[in-house]
Amino acid sequence: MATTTDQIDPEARADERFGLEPEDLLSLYRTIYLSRRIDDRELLMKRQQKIFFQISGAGHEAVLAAAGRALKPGYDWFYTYYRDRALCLQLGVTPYEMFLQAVGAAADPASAGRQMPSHWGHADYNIVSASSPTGTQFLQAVGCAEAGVRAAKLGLDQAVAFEGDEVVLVTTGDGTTSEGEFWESLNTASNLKLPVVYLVEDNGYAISVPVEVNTAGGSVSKLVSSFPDLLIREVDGTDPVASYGAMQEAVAHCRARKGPALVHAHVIRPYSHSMSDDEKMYRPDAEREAEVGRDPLTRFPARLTEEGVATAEQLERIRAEVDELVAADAERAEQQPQPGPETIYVHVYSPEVDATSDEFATEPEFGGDPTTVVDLLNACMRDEMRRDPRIVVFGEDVADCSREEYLDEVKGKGGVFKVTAGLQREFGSERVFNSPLAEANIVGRAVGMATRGLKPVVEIQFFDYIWPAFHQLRNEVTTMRWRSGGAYKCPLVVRTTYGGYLAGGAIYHSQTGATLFTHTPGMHVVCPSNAEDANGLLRTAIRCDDPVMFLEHKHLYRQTYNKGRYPGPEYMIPFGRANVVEEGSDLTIVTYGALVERTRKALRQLAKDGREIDAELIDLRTLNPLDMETIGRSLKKTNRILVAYEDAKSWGFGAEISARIADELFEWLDAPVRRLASTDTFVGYAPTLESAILPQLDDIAAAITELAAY
Ligand SMILES: Cc1ncc(C[n+]2csc(CCOP(=O)(O)OP(=O)(O)O)c2C)c(N)n1
Ligand SMILES: [Mg+2]
Repeated sequence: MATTTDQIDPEARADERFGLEPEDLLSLYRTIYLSRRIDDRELLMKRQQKIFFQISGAGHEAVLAAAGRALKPGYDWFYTYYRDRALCLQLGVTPYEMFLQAVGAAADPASAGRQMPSHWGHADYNIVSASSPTGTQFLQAVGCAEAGVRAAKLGLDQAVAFEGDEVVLVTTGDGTTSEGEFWESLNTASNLKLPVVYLVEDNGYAISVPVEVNTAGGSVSKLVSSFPDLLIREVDGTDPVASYGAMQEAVAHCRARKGPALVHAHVIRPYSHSMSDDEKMYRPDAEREAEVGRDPLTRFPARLTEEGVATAEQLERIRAEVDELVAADAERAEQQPQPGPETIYVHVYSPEVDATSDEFATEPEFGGDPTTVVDLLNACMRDEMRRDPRIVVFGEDVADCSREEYLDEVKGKGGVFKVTAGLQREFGSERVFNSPLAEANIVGRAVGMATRGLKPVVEIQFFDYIWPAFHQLRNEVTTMRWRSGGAYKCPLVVRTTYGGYLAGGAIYHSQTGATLFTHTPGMHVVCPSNAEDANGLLRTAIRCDDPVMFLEHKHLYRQTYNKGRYPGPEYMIPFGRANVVEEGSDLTIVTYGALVERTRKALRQLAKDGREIDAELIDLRTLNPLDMETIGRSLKKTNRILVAYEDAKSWGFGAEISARIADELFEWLDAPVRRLASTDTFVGYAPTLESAILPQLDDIAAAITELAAY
């Protein structure tokens, strides 16, 4: 059960120093003072328009400096948020490096001038690049801790730089604990007894919203008290010594692998939420003044002199040295150039591994009889898992049987569509396992694992239910490399099933929507139409160094027309290379997924009816990158083009291709670019609705006829 204590009484522990020697206390004071002085300097620089934003860590310094002392930079791992200046200073980040981010310098080690100030990140100390969304850090921290634990069990210590008793610190404000991902992460950290220390920096407000509005009962540490094996400590976070005591206990609990820990630290917020917030608008003077006496900037040095740890002169010397350092570092940073505009595309994708290159063009070595998309996807996963021990597979129902003791008695599940069948049996439960029923949990943990060097190939059971994970995909997965200036990356594969034509799929088992991902830079989007392509493209997805959204059409899983022979364990298809399925000279049809076969059938139908059209049929195979070269070559021959796709028509893939053609190939057109797609509705359950909504054979045939006759 959860290990709880009553609130630590600062009075009772006033004499305890938890092993901190006088020089340690002075070092803590220096960090606290330095942190505040950097904030003050940045505020000045903002007024002088030398920086463009400021976020202060004022009032949070004591517990953060203490946390930094209780942990080991470059050994433990850190998932921070914007108030954590004192933590980062304590871990080794210099004031100069902080100012580099504030001025937007190319040399900023956290983000190469790409993120706002106080968005921490430093590869030397394992401070993983932090983003702006509140709460996305929790599941990543869980994945990071899990990567170490799993890798150790698999003998992959080196692949993830596992340190044996390492722990992961994740920090948060009080308001941010209302995000669902906080609870999802605690559920898994507790369930797997992961070494994650949560530090809640509770300043009583989330911008203007007080804690009792965010948190039932007003105390998050009380709310979480029933999570198994979670050690909870509540502490005055403005007292660095008491904070150190609480942090030390939390860290020891995690190092001993007893489970996660949560330190609930009560801090203050003397500088309002941010420069654009004035807390006088919603907090009365009396409440604000009550906090002043708790400010570690005045209270801690007073205590140091009172307790005879230091003289007033000693403290003054520390302040003078810090003031000088802050001024010198700020001035030096102001001289540093911002990144050149020519760098904007650097680190959107891997600069080292090019998934479109010939390195990924390997010849198949066929064996066996033709088999289905499902079988060849499964074969690819097996091959790759044999080749690369860093690959882990998880998601909902992907394991054969979570209760291992039943494995001998049962056939096994292996995915609701059986794509992962037998993988747990062959590779074990450390590498193939079920997640909780929580999509953000799957992707967020995968990000943490990928950051550490594992290669997650995760499954989202249905595209229709990917949305809880969209936040992680859009704001985290795709931005990690770019926003950290290449210091961090999270190459992973998300496999998901999509599409209609199954009859009865209705609204929530028929969705497409690939453009929501093609519209997100930093992610490849793959959409195979047949078994052989599925195998070769999945292998490229796994071996490339970028995030990949791998879309598997449910209707195509077990057809006979798209079967293929096993192409061998090295078969890869580069991204961005469309397949010309049929050559022709009258018009071009660009399509992908389930409409490849439907278009072929429509052409056969037309020929049978005596209306033969010599069409060139292009299967894009990958939507991002897009093979405009093949489209252009074809259009120059046919001068007419139809884009056929299953997604709703408006704002979709056809719009992008049409626009690109208008821009780049207008002179070659003898007819308007035509789009054939689903209606701008959802997919209905009744077959009459479904067939009216999704593009049917006759619709395709009619569009082809009309375009050819234009
Ligand atoms: C997902 C998301 N929603 C809203 C915001 C805007 N926002 C930034 S900070 C913040 C309040 C955070 O409060 P808390 O977690 O208590 O941290 P504090 O700033 O008080 O330290 C809000 C609403 C955001 N960055 N991300
Ligand atoms: Mg707060």
